[in-house]
Amino acid sequence: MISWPTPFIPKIDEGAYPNGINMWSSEFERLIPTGTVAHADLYVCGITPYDATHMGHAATYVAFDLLHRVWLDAGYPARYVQNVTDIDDPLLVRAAERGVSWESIAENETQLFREDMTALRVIPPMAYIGAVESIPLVVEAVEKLLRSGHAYWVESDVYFNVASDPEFGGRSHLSVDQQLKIFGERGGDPDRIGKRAPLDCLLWRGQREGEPFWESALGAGRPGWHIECSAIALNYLGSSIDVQGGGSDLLFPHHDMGASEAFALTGNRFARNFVHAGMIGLDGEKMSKSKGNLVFVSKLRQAGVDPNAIRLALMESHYRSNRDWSEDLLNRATSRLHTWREALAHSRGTSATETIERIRKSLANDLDTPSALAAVDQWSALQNGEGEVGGPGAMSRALDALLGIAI
Ligand code: 5CA
Ligand code: ZN
Repeated sequence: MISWPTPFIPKIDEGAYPNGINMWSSEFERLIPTGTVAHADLYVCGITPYDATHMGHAATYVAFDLLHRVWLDAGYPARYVQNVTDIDDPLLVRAAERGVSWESIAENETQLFREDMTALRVIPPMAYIGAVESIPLVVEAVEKLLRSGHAYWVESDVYFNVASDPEFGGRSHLSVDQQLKIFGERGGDPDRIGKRAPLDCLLWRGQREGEPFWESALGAGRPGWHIECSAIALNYLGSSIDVQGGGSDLLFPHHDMGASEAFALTGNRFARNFVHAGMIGLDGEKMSKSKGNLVFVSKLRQAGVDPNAIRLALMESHYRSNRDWSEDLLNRATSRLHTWREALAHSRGTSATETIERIRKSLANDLDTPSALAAVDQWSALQNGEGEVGGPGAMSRALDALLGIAI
């Protein structure tokens, strides 16, 4: 699939990340490869394109964009891959409701997502891969799991034996009862007759009456969800990546099961780190397509909201916290943007070097955007048109390169 255009990333002349791992917080230092590395690999779970892009999606992709920017700024060659779940049950349900094809919904919503990501200055992945186009990879992976005894048939479907991975379940710290409950709520089928264990998950769904299918060595059918991301990540990034990311709703079952499938395929631990963004809600409820309480990036853009303000609003609190989107939040971000813009409009100003260092330090500390924004607020409050030439210019380049805010 085509992704979206890469935003211009200005070069920052001032300072650099101090080399050496000790500047990173304990939470975050594990995300930064030590020593000289060929690449730093990031896989972030992409959208299921039946309704894009709501503020929850946007917050999650902005959070990982910050990590991407930190890696680039620190000089790590980042390799970023993202999927699009362009065939799954929710698309079929939405298509039936609207009386249109699932293909047209997937195509239109994916295009809207690309436009929203471009407006939000999210750096695109080097590979943006759809579930449909990755069917050959999934079939190959499922065949391998069947051959090695990690998968089995139930009628025309294939299931993964989660017990193949001794670490299964260990990543999410949930009791088996909780796992079963969440699995049932998030696309799983714990009660399916014929499975060896209730938590075993679907790898390949044989053709059903009225559902789309693809012919393959496994017979006609379509891929299961978790194997989609494992197969794509393994193919484009290799058997061991630095970070698998997504919203915290993906910790279980998606990331746990996907990691177990990848382990069964390669014998390697799949991701060194799982990083999860908090959930964005509206009026105290998680924002989700199924609840229908969505605020869309595209609607705000249409209403004339500056995408920089949306991005700034999403960075006001820490990415891991569950938080609410609100009109007030957007108003605060809009006025902050206005204040920063006025400070940057001066040709003379206070040196930006120390502030840039504070932004870098804050981001290095598990993407602490509240502190990074506070540092810019303080710098901006000092500007009165006096001082050196170059300070405002340096600050504007740093805001763009590090925070993705282009003023
Ligand atoms: N296609 C799968 C992942 S393989 C999926 O979960 N799609 S999604 O459209 O439901 O979500 C896309 C991304 O946005 C995921 O990383 C998900 O964790 C994240 N996300 C969804 N809802 C929210 C929310 N309310 N707040 C924060 N992130 C969210
Ligand atoms: Zn995924």
